[in-house]
Amino acid sequence: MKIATLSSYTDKPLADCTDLELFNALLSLVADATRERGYNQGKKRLYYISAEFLIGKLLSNNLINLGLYDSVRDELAACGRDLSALEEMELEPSLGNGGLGRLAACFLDSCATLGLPADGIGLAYHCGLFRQNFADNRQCESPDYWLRWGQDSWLRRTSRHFRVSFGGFDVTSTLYEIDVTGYEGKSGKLRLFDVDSADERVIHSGISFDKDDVTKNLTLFLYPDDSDDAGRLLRVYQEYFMVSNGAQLILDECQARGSNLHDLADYAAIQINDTHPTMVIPELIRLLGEHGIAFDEAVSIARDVCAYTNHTILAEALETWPKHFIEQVAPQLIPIIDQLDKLVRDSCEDPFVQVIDEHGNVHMANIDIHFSHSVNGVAALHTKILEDVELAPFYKLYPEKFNNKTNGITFRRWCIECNPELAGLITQTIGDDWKHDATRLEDLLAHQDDDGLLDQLSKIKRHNKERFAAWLRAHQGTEVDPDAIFDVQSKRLHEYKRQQLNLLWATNTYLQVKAGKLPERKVCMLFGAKAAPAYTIAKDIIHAIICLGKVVAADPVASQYLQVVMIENYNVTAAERLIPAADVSEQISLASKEASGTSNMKFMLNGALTLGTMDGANVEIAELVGKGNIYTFGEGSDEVIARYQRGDYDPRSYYEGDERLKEAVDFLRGPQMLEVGNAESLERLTEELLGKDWFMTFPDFDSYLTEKARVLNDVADQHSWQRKALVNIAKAGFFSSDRTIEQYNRDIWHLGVDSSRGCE
Ligand code: BZD
Repeated sequence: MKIATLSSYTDKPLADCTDLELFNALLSLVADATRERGYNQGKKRLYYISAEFLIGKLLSNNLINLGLYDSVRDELAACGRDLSALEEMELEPSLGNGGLGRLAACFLDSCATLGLPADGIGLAYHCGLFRQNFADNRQCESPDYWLRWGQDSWLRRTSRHFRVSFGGFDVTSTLYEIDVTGYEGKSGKLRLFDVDSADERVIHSGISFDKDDVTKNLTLFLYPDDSDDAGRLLRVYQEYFMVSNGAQLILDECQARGSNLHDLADYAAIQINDTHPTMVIPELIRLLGEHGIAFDEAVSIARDVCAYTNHTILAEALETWPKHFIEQVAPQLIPIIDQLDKLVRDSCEDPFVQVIDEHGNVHMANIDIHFSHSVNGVAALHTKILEDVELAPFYKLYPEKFNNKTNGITFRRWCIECNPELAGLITQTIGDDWKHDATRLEDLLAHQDDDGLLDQLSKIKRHNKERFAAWLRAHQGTEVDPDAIFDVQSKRLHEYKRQQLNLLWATNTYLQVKAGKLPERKVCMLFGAKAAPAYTIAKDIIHAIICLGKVVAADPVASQYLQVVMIENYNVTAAERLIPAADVSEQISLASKEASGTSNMKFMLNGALTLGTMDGANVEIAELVGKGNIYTFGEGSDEVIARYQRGDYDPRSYYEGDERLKEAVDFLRGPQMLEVGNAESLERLTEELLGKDWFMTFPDFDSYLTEKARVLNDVADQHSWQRKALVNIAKAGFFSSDRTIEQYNRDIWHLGVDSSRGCE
């Protein structure tokens, strides 16, 4: 079958259709084109289980991957209709918080593109990550009903149902699917489970809801508020619901493909994305037991099938659940977990590596490490810190399990789709091959001295800044000046990522201007970040950024040199506008704390220069582009780790010792800020910095100021700046998620590539 034109999917001329009718016609066209190309098949299949898949809007992405974008755009244009208007009306599935969820989405794209039989397994949340808006200069949250159109969405209901038993009651579930189109290839699927008894009427005002009736609220929200026990318990219910459905599906499918379950590892690879899906291990062992497989063999099968990815070294983020929670949610798992605990206890006494600790808490990562065959970190430095410090006792036990898989991003979404002008310029300069083999971007290095090319890069950046400015005006009514330097920090709001350090820089710059020291060029600081609803200090940081923005904007002189903007409801869609417009990419986490970072890769690919600490994947970026093409500052991870170990960090000594720092910190709770802000919040933030500053912003303040001054000075020489940008683009190839996925497959999954053509 040849895919027809869009007009064959409507019963009236395209010009007469409503936008919704056109959107639905596009859904059908994409679905048919995807089916026509077929799904990647093979004896062994990857199941990437994750509580998050931050897939973003799919219309343009799917059209590009299917090679239909230009023809559809032209067909619509010929009838006076605009594809971008339809792109605008699509609701973004924000089924994730940040990097971990977006990584899962990039990985599915790469698996599909590379011909690997692979599916994502997760939950069909009715509401994705909350919508953020600002009122009284503070973050407010409301539900994100991304499924407003019901049937008219990418989510396809299947006729597959499962039963999940919780302590005291059962629920039934339905499997939904979203196609994951590969670039010029076949597809995979994102398979999401919903509980049949879900009831959106239990949602009250904002994002609060009745936490008691699990049968109704189970799949309503991505990560319900876990600031209290009811919220935490619900999270365990969600996790078990996800893995029980997933494990049942996997066993059914593998048997259908010919597995006798003893040989499950020849049919399935399960990648556990952080600890949220950890219970898949005991659940798999339990189900294998139901199929008559003895415990010891079931453990060994589960180990051969499962692999675990760690995304954090923040001890507080490693999940532990009180055993009685699991007992309440899934009592059938308790005998299994007890036996796993005993297996570990019998072979090793070290309390650090036990499954259940002396307080009766179950350590999810410990289950993953003992009972899977691979443990990977997500950047070289991160994996090294896991091996040498955070998980050192495990590394001693199982050195062979540990491996690194430096993260990557899909270049389809993060260049071809979001920055078509840049993609066009690259193709014009080095041809098309880079779209399939990102390392070919290095061919750009031969053009470093091509003044015409550097000039075009500069023009594209300017165009993207104007485009972003127009988007921001429409999005939240804020005006930004494309002549200013766009200095961008966009990522989850977390103290370790240190938006507060950037805030201190902005405060210092404002004070400098007030003192008559005027910068050469205006800087527009753009922050995009959501704070977890119960994370008070993170919300205080957002509040302080917005308040400072107001103070600066109200000052007739300072506003000519500085603008501080907090972008409302930062999500994938906003990122696609923002990243191509950035001049400077702020990657300023405390060294040793950012596992990898992935926005650093997106900014680099889009020609922004990194201002960053030697943390996560920044280290690898620095190695690749060389010293002259990146701006680094701050203490290194060894110094930071040693300082934590000594436990002698005293923020006050830095505050007392640096007048600029003292002034900036005092300003945060001074009269000007209090005129626009909330005293309690600004006071709390200041006290947190002075009394604790757990992520050590103060020791890096001085070198941050110095390096940032250098960056802002260097932008003035656009020729040399764009040359650096070109080197960054050329070296970004390593960070293609295609490379990452090839490494996962080579070292961990061992899937066959589906190179056949045709249908399912
Ligand atoms: O995972 C992030 C890390 O912080 C980044 O350094 C890394 O690049 C990416 C991908 O590997 N982690 C998260 O995004 N984590 C979460 O969003 C999260 C969600 C729920 C609970 C704990 C953490």
